Amino acid sequence: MTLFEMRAFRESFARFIMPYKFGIDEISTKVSILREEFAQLHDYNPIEHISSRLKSAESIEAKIVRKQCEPSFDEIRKSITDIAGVRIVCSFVSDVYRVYELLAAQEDVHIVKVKDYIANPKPNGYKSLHVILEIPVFLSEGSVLVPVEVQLRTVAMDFWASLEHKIYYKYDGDVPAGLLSDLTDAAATANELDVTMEKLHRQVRGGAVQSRAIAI
Ligand code: 0O2
Repeated sequence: MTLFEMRAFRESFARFIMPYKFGIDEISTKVSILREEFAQLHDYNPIEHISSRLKSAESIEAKIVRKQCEPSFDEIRKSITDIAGVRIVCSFVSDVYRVYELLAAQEDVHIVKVKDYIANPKPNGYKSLHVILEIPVFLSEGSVLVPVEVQLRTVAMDFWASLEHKIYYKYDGDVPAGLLSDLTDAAATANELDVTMEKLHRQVRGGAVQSRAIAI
């Protein structure tokens, strides 16, 4: 590739990726609004933290190769739906579904696909609610619908997934069998923690409602 071609490609890639960044901004704003409103109105915050990432050019390239799709921007737009990614980490499993429903109910949010790895965990124990949604982004030349992958999970699921991700990369995908089985056991422990915490949470919320009723 000549220097001129390299510069032209860089500029086209920057133009291609820009709406995805705005898609992330739109979803992050929606989640921040829900979070703040919840804290104000309900004296409760179901969202622990939010993070986001734009898929790198290298990572897009790897996915094109894996999915055997044409290396053109049009094809990438059609077949890669996780270029914009937002991760919402919630306190409890019930909050994961609650936040999902609140997002899905918004007029400008169009749900394209839901993969419920909480109800149906991956064989290694991975759990999360994956949602591909489309959000309009208003640019100077008109609006475009941008796909964003939103991953919703609990703190325990997030803890497990972060460590598993690090181990996977450390071993370049070839994780020793013993470690894999320990990781699956750890996922079961994380799940038990989620179940116990949810139970405690219900007890505490129930108690709070009861004592408010007595005070009234
Ligand atoms: P990154 O950097 O985290 O984004 P599809 O997109 O539907 O064609 P894909 O990509 O296999 O197919 O979708 P999947 O499995 O629903 O979701 C992929 C993403 O979910 C991964 O993104 C991870 O973020 C997360 N994920 C899925 N399975 C696992 C797992 O076993 N362990 C961990 N830690 N995370 C997982 P990327 O693209 O791998 O990377």
